[in-house]
Amino acid sequence: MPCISLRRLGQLLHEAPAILLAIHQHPDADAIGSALGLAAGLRQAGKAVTLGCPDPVPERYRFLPGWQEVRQQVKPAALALVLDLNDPRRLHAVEQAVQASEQVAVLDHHPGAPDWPALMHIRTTAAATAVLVFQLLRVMKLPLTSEMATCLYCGLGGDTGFFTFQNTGAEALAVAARLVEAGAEPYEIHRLSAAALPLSSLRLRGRALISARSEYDGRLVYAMLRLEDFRETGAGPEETEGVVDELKSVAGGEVFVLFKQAAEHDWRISLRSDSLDVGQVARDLGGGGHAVASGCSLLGAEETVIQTVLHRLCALWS
Ligand SMILES: [Mn+2]
Repeated sequence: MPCISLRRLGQLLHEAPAILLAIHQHPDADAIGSALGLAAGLRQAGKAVTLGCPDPVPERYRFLPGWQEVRQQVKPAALALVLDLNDPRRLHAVEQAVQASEQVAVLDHHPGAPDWPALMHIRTTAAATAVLVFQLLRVMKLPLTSEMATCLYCGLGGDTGFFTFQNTGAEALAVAARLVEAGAEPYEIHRLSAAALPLSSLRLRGRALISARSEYDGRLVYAMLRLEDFRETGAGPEETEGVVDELKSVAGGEVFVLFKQAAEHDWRISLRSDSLDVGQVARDLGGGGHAVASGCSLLGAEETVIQTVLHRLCALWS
């Protein structure tokens, strides 16, 4: 796994006549913003750039300049640059075009890269790949337009929870300031990419929040979304994204759980905690995930499912 400097990566991009930028499945703001921001910069420099992603751009990022350029079918190029991931398996439908390109490079901030013969620039202390793209554009002396700044700000905002997550530091804020100077509009970008929801989602959230209750002296907070909540609000099961995180605003809470009913006796459970390992609890119940965010599915009647999960979580404090 050869490592390269940003300067070397800049040279490779300057030398390549045609470049394929590739991002991961289920693309997030950072993947899309980084790719669109860099693509615009490279095109200014006269490069032929194609953008590949196994999935289409989610609706909420379709205000970013150039989003229509993202393709699910792409061809190999002189240089393929993989952004915001370092495991080629997550490229799915675009992996073949990347691997068949004459040179393959990676620009990323995730740890644990598997061994594959790509030229890698990975810095795990970067809050977002968008920060690395910002620095790469500087090294390459490519001027930042307001369109590029908008894309990169959206990426940086996405990965830092708009400057509220633990990865928010002086570097992220300094880059954000430069992006705003170049024309990024913080209020609009946050509103369009993260805050705007369909009315049905808002009403579903309301149902979840009103159902919230606590156990163990307020340290465990849980909420329910039953079949009738989906039916009566008109929201689909995919509209529960972020609902469990809303529970985290309860003061004194340490573990947060959302029970979502998928069918009469079929429940999806989302778990969150900043201080206790809810990943292990999810695995014990046949699910998976990280220590801070995990999930599982259970079959059974509502009361039984709730008691099963609460009983497991209770052990976290013993
Ligand atoms: Mn990222």
